[in-house]
Amino acid sequence: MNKTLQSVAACLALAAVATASIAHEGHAPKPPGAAALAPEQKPWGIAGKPGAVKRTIDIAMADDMTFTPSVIEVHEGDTVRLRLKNRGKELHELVLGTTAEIEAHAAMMKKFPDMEHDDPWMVHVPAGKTGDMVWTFNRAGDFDFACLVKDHYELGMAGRVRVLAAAAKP
Ligand SMILES: [Cu+2]
Repeated sequence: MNKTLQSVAACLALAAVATASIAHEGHAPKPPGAAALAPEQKPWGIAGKPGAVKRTIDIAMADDMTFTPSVIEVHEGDTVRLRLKNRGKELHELVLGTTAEIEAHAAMMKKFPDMEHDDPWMVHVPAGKTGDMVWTFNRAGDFDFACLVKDHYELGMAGRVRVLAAAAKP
């Protein structure tokens, strides 16, 4: 198996694990036919509903390969609007994930630079524009965000989300 196939296989394996895990999630009943549109539970959370947003966090993206702030802290269960302002002249994006997922994704992007990707845990922001992501951080832990445009990630365009565990019930 060559490296490319290994990456593809790794990606598919991750997708399979993620799909298997949502089968066990309890969700409110949905009308028939809505299943295909149901948000996918990821290890770092799930797509949020705009009406549930408790907090907006502004993050600036710049051509010196920075996110500002580069570390954000939220509480488990929070639905947050990440409002990305691209202050540069280049396209930037924010992709949320575990370090392992982001590194696997970055490797795929390197092999297939024209690969289109668009999922609820990523937002592409053209130069000078603002983009939004609404995300529910329903898993505690430390997660990453990164820009996988061209070589931006290797140049250090990344940050961290700390999701603080909900207080344990006495
Ligand atoms: Cu970038």
